[in-house]
Amino acid sequence: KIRKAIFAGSFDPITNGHLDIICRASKIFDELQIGVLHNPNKKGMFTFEERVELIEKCTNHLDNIKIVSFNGLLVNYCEEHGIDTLVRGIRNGTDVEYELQMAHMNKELNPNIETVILATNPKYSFISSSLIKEVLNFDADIKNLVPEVVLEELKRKTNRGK
Ligand code: COD
Repeated sequence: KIRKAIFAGSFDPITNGHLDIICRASKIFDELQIGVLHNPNKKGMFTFEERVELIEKCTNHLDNIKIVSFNGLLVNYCEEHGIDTLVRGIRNGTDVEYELQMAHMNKELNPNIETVILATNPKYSFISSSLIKEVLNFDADIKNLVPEVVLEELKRKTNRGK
C-alpha cells in the first residue's frame, strides 16, 4: 500500500522550519502532499499563487512531493484523496498544546486519519512566518531563516531586509 501523507499550512511564506519538516517527512512517506490553505477571505503577505510558487521553487529537489490547494476541513480533503496521515511540526510547548488539540479534533472528525508530529530541528525552533515578517519591518538579517528564493521575494515586496 502506498503511504500518502499531507503537510498542511498557510505557508505565508514557507520558512526553513517548514522546509526541514517537508524534507524529513518526504523520507518517511511514499508521497507527501503539501496542502496550501486557499482562503480568499484571509489576506496574507503573499497571494495563494505566490505561496505555491515559492514552495515549488524550494522543493523541486524532492521527487515525491505534490503541492495541492485545499479549503474547508482538512480531514475531508484527506478522505477524498486517499490520504491517511497528517504531518505537523512542533517547536515548543505552546505548539504542543495547539497541535494536540487539533489532532484530537481531527481524530473526532475522522478516526481513520492519524496525526504524526515531528519535533523541529532545534536550530529552527524559533522560526515562524509571522515573526519573520515582523523583524523584516526593522530591516533584520533573515538570510539564515528562509530559503534564498523566499528571501529575494521578501526583499522585493518590502524593500527591506538583508
Ligand atoms: N519548525 C517546525 N515546524 C514548524 C515551524 C518550525 N520552525 N514553523 C511552522 N511549523 C509547522 C507548524 O507547527 C505547523 O504544523 C505547520 O508547520 C504549518 O504551519 P503554518 O503556520 O504555515 O500553518 P498553520 O498551522 O496555521 O495551518 C493550520 C491549518 C491550515 C493546517 C489548519 O488551520 C487547518 O487544517 N485548517 C483547515 C480547516 C480545518 O480542518 N480545521 C479544523 C482543524 S482541527
